[in-house]
Order: sequence, then C-alpha cells, then structure tokens
Amino acid sequence: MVCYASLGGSGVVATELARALADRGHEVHLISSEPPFRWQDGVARLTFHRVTVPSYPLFREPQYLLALANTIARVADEQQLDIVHAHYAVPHATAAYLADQMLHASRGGAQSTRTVTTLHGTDITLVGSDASYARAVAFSIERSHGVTAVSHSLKADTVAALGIRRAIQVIPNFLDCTAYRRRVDPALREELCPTGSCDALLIHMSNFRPVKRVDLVLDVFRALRRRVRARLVLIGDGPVRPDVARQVDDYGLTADVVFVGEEHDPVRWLSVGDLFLLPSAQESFGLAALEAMACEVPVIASNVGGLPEIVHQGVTGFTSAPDATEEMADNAIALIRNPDRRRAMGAAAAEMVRTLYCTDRIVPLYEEAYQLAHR
Ligand code: GMT
Repeated sequence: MVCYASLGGSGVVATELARALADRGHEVHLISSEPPFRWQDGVARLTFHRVTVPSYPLFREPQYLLALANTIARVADEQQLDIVHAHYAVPHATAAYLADQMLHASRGGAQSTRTVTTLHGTDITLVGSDASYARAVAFSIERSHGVTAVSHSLKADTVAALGIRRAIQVIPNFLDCTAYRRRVDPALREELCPTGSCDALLIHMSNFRPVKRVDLVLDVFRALRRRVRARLVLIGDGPVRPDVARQVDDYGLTADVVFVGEEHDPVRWLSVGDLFLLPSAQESFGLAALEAMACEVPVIASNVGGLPEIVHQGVTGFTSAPDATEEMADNAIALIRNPDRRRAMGAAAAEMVRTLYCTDRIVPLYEEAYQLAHR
C-alpha cells in the first residue's frame, strides 16, 4: 500500500484499507515517508516501510519519486508482493510503474507483482491535470494493471481531464461502521453548546486546504447566527488555518468558534454536532461528510464532485452551489428549527452509510480489483 502520510482522506483510506486487509488474513506492507495520520502500531500482518530520501548538495528538491520506486521494488522482492496499490496518482502511480519495470528487468517473464492505482480527487482535478504533470500522470494511469476511482464523478473527471481510455472501476470510500457510530458525550456537548445559550452546534472537519473553502464555512455560520444561537467547531489543521483564525477575529466570532486542530478521535467531536458543513470548491468524494453522516449528523455541502453521490438532497442533508452560503444557511436553520426532522435526517444518513459504505462491503471490491489486475 503506497500513500501519503499527511492529514487527508487518501492517506486515511489507504491506512484503513491496509488494516482491513491485514485483519482479513493478507500480509500488508504500507510504504510512505512516515507512518500515516491514522496509523496504529501492533496490527498483525501489517508492516510499515519508511521511504528514506538522502539529500545531496546538488539537489534543491528531495528525489522522493526515485527513493519511493526503489523502496517499492525492494519490498516487492523481499516480500514477494502480489499487488502494489498506489493511492493518489501523483507521484505514486508513476513510482509503481517504474518499480514494475525494474521488477520486469530483474525477473523477466516471471514478474508477478501487479500494480493498482486508486484515484482520490485532487490527483486528477487539481494536480494531475496541471500541464506540469498531466502527460506523466496519464501515462502512469494507463499503465497500471488496475485503476479505481472513489466516485463516478471522479471517473468522469479523469476521462475528461486526461483522456484516459482504459477501464476505471468505481470503488467508493468506506469506514469502520463499528467505530463510526454516534456516541454523545453530554459533558462535551454542554461545554461546546451550553443549554440556554446555544441552540445548535455546527461542525466542519478538513485538512484546511484552499479547496475546502473554510472561508465559506464562516460565511454560512455568520448568516445563520443572525437568526439562531449557534456555535461552530472547526476540526483539522492545514495551510489556511491562520487566515481562518484571523477572519474569526475580524468577524467578531471568537466567542462562538472552537478550533480543535488535528483530531485522532473524530467520532467524539462529530457525535455532539447537529449539522456538518462542507462547502468545498471541489470534492471527489468527501470522506469527512461520510464520517459525519455515520455519526447521525446531516450534511450541508456544496453540490460538487462526488458529494451529491453521498448527500441525498433533503434525505441525508442538503447540497447547494458552492458559493450559495445564504441557501446553505437557510437549509441549516430549517433543520435547527425542526429538531425532529434533523434527527430523522441524521438517522437516515447513518442508515445509508451502514448499508452502502462499511468496510465489509467495500474491501471485497478491492480484493476483486486485485484479482482482476492479475488476469
Ligand atoms: O486533500 C486532497 O485534496 C487530497 C485527498 C486527501 O488526501 O485528502 O482528498 C481527496 O481524497 C479523499 C479520499 O478519497 C476524498 O474523500 C476527497 O474528496 C478528495 N479531495 C478532493 O477531491 C478535494
């Protein structure tokens, strides 16, 4: 399993998939620059391999792609890997391809390791389609033995942006449905949204990158705060967090916005929320929205990318045009003022997650993709 260690959905999915496969009896080796954000030590049949990137005075930038391809080939030889599963095409699909060619050179016709690439979103919509990368990314995707995408929307974006002609299987993101269940901590709820002075607690969780439009989260919050007593919890960290903190101060929201930072127990915080806000500019799937819905929190999101595939209008939440913050606020207020409807929507959301997006339903689809890559 090859992925990024940084705070983001692709690393979370790769780590959860690695753990689920190990639990199902597979020997799994996860390769990254450091243990990923949700990594846990001590899982049987699951081993971490660090990519070390030696510096050299001549290099202005680390030669990560070379070191990664080298590590993949080494682990493939040492562990007789059946599959190299690259999560996030840039540069993991290219490193997997280079490793595959290295293994061919050393093993000849007996080369039995196959590569599968999973496209996660910005590896296509933002980064991969950039003229600086597009040709190499398209080449690498075409030469993976198997390719999956986390949503139908992302599959369509991949064909449109990179002209990919080969088969792409849609395998949605998933989560551990035994871990992701609403478990309200009354003390935390009372601390964050005191009875008598707070009627609604809104949650946003992301890696605080510009594409997540946390600035619009504040706009929605400001709009609805004029009409209901609400507080906002911001979970996560990333490049735009300082700007958001400044905007919170500038808007006079400091007393009603709580910054939680990087959170290793999102269920605890999501479970005390009434609504989840995700007005992203682009979102190929929106794993955070799935996690919120699993905790019975209806989602107010933008109707971009894969979000409409998981947020069913008026059933598990509401989607609007990305900058339609007044409409998002109106939808939020309608649910705040109708607690029964909000609770029913939250229950429907959790039921949908448990029906369609649990580990036991999705992981076998990846196992099938691995089998297919060997045909
Ligand atoms: O942050 C990113 O843009 C990259 C990636 C990540 O590592 O968080 O997010 C993408 O992959 C997630 C897991 O498949 C998806 O749930 C996110 O929707 C997707 N992000 C975007 O498309 C913006």
